[in-house]
Amino acid sequence: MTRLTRTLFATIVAAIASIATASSAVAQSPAAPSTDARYDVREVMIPMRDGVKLHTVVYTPKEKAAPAPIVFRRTPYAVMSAAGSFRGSYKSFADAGYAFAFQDIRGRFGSEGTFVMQRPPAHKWDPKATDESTDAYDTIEWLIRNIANNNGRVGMLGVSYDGWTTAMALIDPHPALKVASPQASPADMWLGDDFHHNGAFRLSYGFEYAAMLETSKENTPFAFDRFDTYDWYLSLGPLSNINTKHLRGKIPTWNDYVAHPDWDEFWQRQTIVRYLTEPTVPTLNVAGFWDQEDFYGPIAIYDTLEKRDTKNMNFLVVGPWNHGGWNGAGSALGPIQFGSTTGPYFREQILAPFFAYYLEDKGERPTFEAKTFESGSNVWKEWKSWPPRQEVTPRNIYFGAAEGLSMQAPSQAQGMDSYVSDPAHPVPYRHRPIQATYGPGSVWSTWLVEDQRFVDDRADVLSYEMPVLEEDLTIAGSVTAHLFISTTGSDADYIVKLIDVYPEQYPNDVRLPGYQLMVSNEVFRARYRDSYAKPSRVPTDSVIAYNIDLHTQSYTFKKGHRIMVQVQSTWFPLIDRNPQTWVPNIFDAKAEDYKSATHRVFRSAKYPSHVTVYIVNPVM
Ligand code: PG9
Repeated sequence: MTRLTRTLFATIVAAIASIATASSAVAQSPAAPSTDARYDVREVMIPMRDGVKLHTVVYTPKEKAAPAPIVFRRTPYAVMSAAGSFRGSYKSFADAGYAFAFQDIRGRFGSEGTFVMQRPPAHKWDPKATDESTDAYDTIEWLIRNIANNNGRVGMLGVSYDGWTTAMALIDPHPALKVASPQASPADMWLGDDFHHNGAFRLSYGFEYAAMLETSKENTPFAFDRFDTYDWYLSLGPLSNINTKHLRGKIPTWNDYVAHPDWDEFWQRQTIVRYLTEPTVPTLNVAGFWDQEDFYGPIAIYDTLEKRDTKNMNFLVVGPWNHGGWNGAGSALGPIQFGSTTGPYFREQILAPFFAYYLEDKGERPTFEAKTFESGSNVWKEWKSWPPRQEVTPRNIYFGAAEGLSMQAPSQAQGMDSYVSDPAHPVPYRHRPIQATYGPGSVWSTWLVEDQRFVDDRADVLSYEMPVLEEDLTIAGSVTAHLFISTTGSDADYIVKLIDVYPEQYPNDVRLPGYQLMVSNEVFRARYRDSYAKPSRVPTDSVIAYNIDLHTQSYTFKKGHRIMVQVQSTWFPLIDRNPQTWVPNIFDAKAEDYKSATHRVFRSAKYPSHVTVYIVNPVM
């Protein structure tokens, strides 16, 4: 390493440690476990059924009259700083005198074995196999035998990767696992979580995360030689240059992206909802409406379990949070204020009582099925189901002439808007400079709430807007875009954003007049319109219907605001550039395959592009 690279590297590591709080906890590991005066702490190597030993830090309360339950978390991000959470995110558990165990998963930090990015469960058909489920099982067995004065009950929880290890433990769980809260757990890395969305590759996250976790056993951020990674990714050229110039075939997950561009068995066998098909343990699923990494996953897990929740063990909480935002104050995201501290409310009023009920028989069984925070009106709502059924009515918001939006379907025979998308000048997904995802000064964690005005005057972004709302309009449940589009190319990406436009006069907050807040969004890669497993060339100049799931929301567009919908074809470098000409595998595309194309979005009686929302019925 040169001195410059070393300095850059040290800066990145320091920055990662500083943003490691609420979200992915990507921190470097100190030499000794952190302490808390209330706890005895010990480091142990716990043997798994195949002899591999996993590094675990165990905290036992010094004073506890009654036997204590155990809170258990498994992570790839290091466990040595865990006691810091006893005064923060785990305060309620520590104040209640629970024991804790934090474990490095296989191949990470102090643990033996090999790290696999998303190890598919294998023990069901191979009794000798180990996976994240068996490792959780074997550890729980050890914990209840070796932690003094425990009550034989374990609760697991964690955010994101640690949410996923929690969800994995629910497949054939240890009988002592009595409660779980998978939070922002990915469910499918190709359909909707960290690495792809609807087949569109999440370039910056996919590249930087794989390099960070697989360069060494500890977190090793990729050392960019440019601060604005928009420039870096653009000058990279075709994706094949990642291996030729940088990773040189050494990062297994990058090689997997290249070898498996489609939703093939490689991705499908990692999909947790293929194995976790019914509730096995009382489960509190947690998600954030502005989660920049895993919003698809927690909802998919909840939905799947809910279908077979005959014993009412499966619950959902979705708040106004980014990735892991419930572990912070949760009173604001960027300049958007929520009027209360939703983080402590969740931790103290929802999570802690949930765990206390199942781990200590304290309090009452949860009375809600789903709880969402309705941003805009800034209130918590309880629902009998999520998405709600009886309380809502579907409404279509149609694209119209003069960049308008209306609840009336278009009646005219012709109607269309077009834009030229040029892969050489992609639309940035957030304000430039785009710092490395977890790099110094990165605003990655709040990019979903950035003011979209920075792109709405670009010629390659279509913006449709409704007149000013005369009444509040509240939506709850799914948001789906139904678009009719033709292209002069033979592949394309379509990005749709549902936006709340604040009034021009907004005396409440000088940062917000005219603000364009993204409420829902998603990208769709057109080659997958008929099949995620078998992509096909998009017929040139043919009008094609795309149904794009923009996920769920619970939101009030306030009187005086306007609803906007934007459509564009690049979101860079969040999403890799689509060449817009047909190539079998975009990871093998050549520089000359990337071409400009004209996209036509139709808004006629025959092709009425629109967004469907579910409007909350007025209370009678
Ligand atoms: N979003 C991160 C992640 C989870 C699982 C796999 C890959 C990445 C995280 O925050 O842990």
